[in-house]
Amino acid sequence: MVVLSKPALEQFSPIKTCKPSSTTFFSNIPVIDLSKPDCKTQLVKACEEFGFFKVVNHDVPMEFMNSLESEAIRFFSLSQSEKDKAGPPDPYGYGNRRIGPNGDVGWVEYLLLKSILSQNSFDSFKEIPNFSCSSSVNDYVSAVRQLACDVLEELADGLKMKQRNVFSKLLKDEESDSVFRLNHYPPCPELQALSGRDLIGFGEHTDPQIISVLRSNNATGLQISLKDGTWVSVPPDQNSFFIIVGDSMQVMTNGRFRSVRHRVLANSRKSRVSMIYFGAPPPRARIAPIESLMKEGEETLYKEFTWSEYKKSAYMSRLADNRLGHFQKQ
Ligand code: GA4
Repeated sequence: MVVLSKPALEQFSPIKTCKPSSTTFFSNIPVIDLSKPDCKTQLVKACEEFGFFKVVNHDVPMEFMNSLESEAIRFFSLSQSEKDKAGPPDPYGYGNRRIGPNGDVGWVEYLLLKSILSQNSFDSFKEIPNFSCSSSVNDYVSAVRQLACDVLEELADGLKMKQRNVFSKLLKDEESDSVFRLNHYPPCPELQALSGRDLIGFGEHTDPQIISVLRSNNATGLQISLKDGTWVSVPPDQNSFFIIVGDSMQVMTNGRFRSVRHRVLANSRKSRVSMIYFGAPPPRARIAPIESLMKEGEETLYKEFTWSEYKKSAYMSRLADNRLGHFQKQ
């Protein structure tokens, strides 16, 4: 996807577009300062209202972000044939335009990596040809996993749960099924020719996992859907992280936290590079509404399932599907 000629866009069939959405930036996005003692209350509020927020004053060293970004740019600048040696994703590896196994496409290329947490807390990844799974990935993923766990522990506190580690222990488990993704959205100069429509980089979806931690370079594109269904653009911030509540968290909180629909639109001028850690439970973990979080007489909205059952069902779905629908009661 290095040369972006008009034929390249024409070959991209079907070209997925959407009605031009409002370019108004989401100005009231919750920005949570993790160093403030009252952050737990704000975190809970943000998860209820948006299922999405930005965190600042995190402990992830800037050099981890920068060196992984450079490594990603180096990989995505290789020739198409070199990159293809790292694919197709099964589901891990290099993918170009095709997302998942069921016909979804987007103006994106990516690397999907499986995170393996071994006894000494050092991560390693499935070998990917041409992608040096060097210390930059390991350092970065270890640091963002820690960030995800810190946020989850503050959330457990904010929800007044007896054990702070109810959620974080799932990510820290040696068998945690967490995934890591590097996305590259090449600029699409032909965008103007799309008769005023927007080109879909990564189509709308919710994340199946517990929590996702996203960081991108300073390029626009990410949008989230508000409760009323309006799409709003998230101003990029390369020094901060965006946290996305996933389906499993929505279930564990019996719908109190919102698994947010989000998508990425292609940009006509600037290349967007994002890195996302998807914090997941171990395959055998049971995902169900947590009783202590429910009010007296409150009914459970979801049937319980194991993470491996949910993942299997997710991989049979299309990106935009309401995957929790199958697990909703009635
Ligand atoms: C969305 C969140 C993560 O990127 C991902 C995606 C996965 C994939 O790209 O292989 C899925 C998608 C995601 C949800 C439904 C299925 C699976 C593509 C798809 C159509 C890695 C994940 O875990 O679920």
